[in-house]
Amino acid sequence: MSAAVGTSSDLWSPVIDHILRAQKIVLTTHENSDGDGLGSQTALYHVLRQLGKDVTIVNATVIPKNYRFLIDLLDENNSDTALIYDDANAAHVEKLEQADLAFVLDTNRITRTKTIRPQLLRQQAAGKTKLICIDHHLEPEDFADICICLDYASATGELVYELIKHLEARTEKSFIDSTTATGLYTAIMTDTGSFKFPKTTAHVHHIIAELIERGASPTDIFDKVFNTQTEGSLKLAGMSVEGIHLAEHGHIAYLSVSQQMLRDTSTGLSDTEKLTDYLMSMPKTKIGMMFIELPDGSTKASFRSRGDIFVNRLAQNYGGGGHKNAAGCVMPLALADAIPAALEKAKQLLN
Ligand SMILES: [Mn+2]
Repeated sequence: MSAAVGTSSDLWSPVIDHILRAQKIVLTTHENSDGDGLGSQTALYHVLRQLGKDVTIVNATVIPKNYRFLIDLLDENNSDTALIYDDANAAHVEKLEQADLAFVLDTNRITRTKTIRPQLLRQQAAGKTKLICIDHHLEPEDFADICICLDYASATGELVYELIKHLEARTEKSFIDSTTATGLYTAIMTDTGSFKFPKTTAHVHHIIAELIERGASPTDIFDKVFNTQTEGSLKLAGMSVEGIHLAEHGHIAYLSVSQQMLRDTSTGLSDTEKLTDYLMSMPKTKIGMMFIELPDGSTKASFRSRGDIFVNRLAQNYGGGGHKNAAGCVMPLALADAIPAALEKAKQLLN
């Protein structure tokens, strides 16, 4: 086995048993899917297809434009490769009904699969579909038949890499070609903030070296994922940065995005993803908070931190969660009420 493998075969062998037994496999991830969820799905889809499985990606929400290239790698002239689940669509319901096995990737909370959840849980209860969760967030919920949730991992993609390496050993086949490598590279690149977040270990770089050797292109992937600004998204960044507020001597920095700002710049939720980087680019910032007004009047909050400040605890106040240094939630409050409420909790966390 390659020097880059960091987990034992005991960990993965029950998962591999399920894979080898299954005929029809569904791969899902959390709503508002990101590079880690979609990259992990792409890699696992491609590997499972090579094993002759019938595989379908089923997500709760639309695939963001900048990650569409991943699904295009899988294009087998089959529009059913990736479904955006509609529980009123009989073909979608049937896809889930037929699945022997479903992977829930990059979330350990089944509620984050939204409308997919009730059907998956019904089938699991009826003994028709086994659920396997692979994730790296804190505090996993107990819903899966097998849950491999390791919070030291930089990305779910890192764990999917480990699964694939053990699958290679077990089947004596080679699965990491340029498509698998591109999926895994995208997953790890995005979740490590382009290899700079605290979980970016030497082990991660060993994996990345192998993925580049197998055909992942760092330049192409970065371009496709991140160099996607429009005039509107740059103007939105300008307006957001203009409105940055500091508290607690600059240890807390926050910004907000209103529906009006999104309308004025012809932008959407996906254009806000990198705005927290501006907050954390100030060395004094210990907690960064971004607040986005949602169309229904509630507020999406994203939290970032440095060092041992557990911002997942901030998110937990409102039913969210995440990692120690990056977490989020939807607050059932208008922007004007959400900001002071979160600020108060952030001050408590800091002191
Ligand atoms: Mn992730």
